[in-house]
Amino acid sequence: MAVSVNVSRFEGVTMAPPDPILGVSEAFRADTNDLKLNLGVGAYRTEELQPYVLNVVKKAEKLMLERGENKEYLPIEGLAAFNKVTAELLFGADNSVIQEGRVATIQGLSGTGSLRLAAAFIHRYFPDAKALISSPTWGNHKNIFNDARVPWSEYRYYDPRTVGLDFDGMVADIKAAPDGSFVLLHGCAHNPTGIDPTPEQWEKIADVIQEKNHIPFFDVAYQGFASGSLDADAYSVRLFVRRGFELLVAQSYSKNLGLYAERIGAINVVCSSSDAGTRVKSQLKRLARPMYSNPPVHGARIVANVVGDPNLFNEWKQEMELMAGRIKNVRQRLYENLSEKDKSGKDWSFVLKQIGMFSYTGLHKAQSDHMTDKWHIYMTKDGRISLAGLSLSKCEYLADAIIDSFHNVD
Ligand code: KET
Repeated sequence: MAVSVNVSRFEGVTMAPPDPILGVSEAFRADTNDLKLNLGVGAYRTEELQPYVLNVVKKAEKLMLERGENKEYLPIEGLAAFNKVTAELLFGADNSVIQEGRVATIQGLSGTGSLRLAAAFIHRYFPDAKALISSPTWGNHKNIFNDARVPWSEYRYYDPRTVGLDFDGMVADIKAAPDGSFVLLHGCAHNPTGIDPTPEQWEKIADVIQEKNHIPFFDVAYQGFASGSLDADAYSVRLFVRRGFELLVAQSYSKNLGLYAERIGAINVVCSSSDAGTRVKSQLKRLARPMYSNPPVHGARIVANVVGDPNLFNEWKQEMELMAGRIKNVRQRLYENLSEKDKSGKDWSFVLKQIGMFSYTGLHKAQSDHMTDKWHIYMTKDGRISLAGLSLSKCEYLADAIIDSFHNVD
């Protein structure tokens, strides 16, 4: 019997808005102009603006193929060899939290899936707790907490007057939040501003989080990618661990190993005892099972092979330095082009002070629209540009576009 389709039950579904970041890539693909430049999504490109598969990834994949590994389901918590190396990479293998077995680590669906799982954990075990996120932050943080039904509010972070950190505002807002809130912090290379606290500021942030009994929740999406050093970029997380906090850390290998589409990352929960760690891990597994059952194996094997093999590990560090170095070079060139070409006397040095793959230009929505409409430069509407999608040869064109948009659009 045919089902009547006269009245669709889905008629009432409204159109969702395009995603503020991934929607930019869709618009870029539809543009036929040769000058077009995609500085929207944070994805590394070569100087020729092509996607880049790391040599160490190719080598690890070759090894995996030779070994003829199977495609059986992973356990709910993911690949054991991956979970071991990912926690060691983050905290340092000799860290007491690792030695004492106090970290509950489970493989997640990259950074996003790991954050989402942690948010589900917060909702289940801390139903009255609130999350605190920086203003601004990576746009998906709000979606993640909304969908997990974790209430959130913002703490001040960016000061447009100094184009720097609003440290006093940040501390005041963290202080004013209800005790026991989960404070989301970007481990390094804050997205979208590229502004990180100094070591002294991190200490003070830790002081107020401690005073308020808050729980730090780090999002580490750029370890090794910000400075080129895996250890330097783990500074903030390790500082909080040293100070004895219980905390959460979501990790991603999208950027530092270029494994965007493999969806490989982890959620780590540092507990005060190994017993608590075991129980937390069991609950994370319980949350993961009905969501996606168990994670994919390919990316996990790549990470386990690269981090677990001293030769590949060293080669990875060199490739990471190369990627981070290329971004620093275009950052420098862009700054020079802006300073030389803009005759207004505006100080563009903030471009150099920012860290990571982005530059937060200070362009507002209408100016960002102008960048796209007139110049075919695709970027997010908050004024963020991904320097990882820029080449040295396009810096001058970009500088012209920014100067035009900044001075000629109100
Ligand atoms: N945290 C931060 C801070 C972040 O910038 C991203 C990705 C992620 C987590 C998640 O990445 P994943 O691939 O799920 O591990 N940011 C870039 C891509 C995106 O928006 O999905 C971006 O900001 O362009």
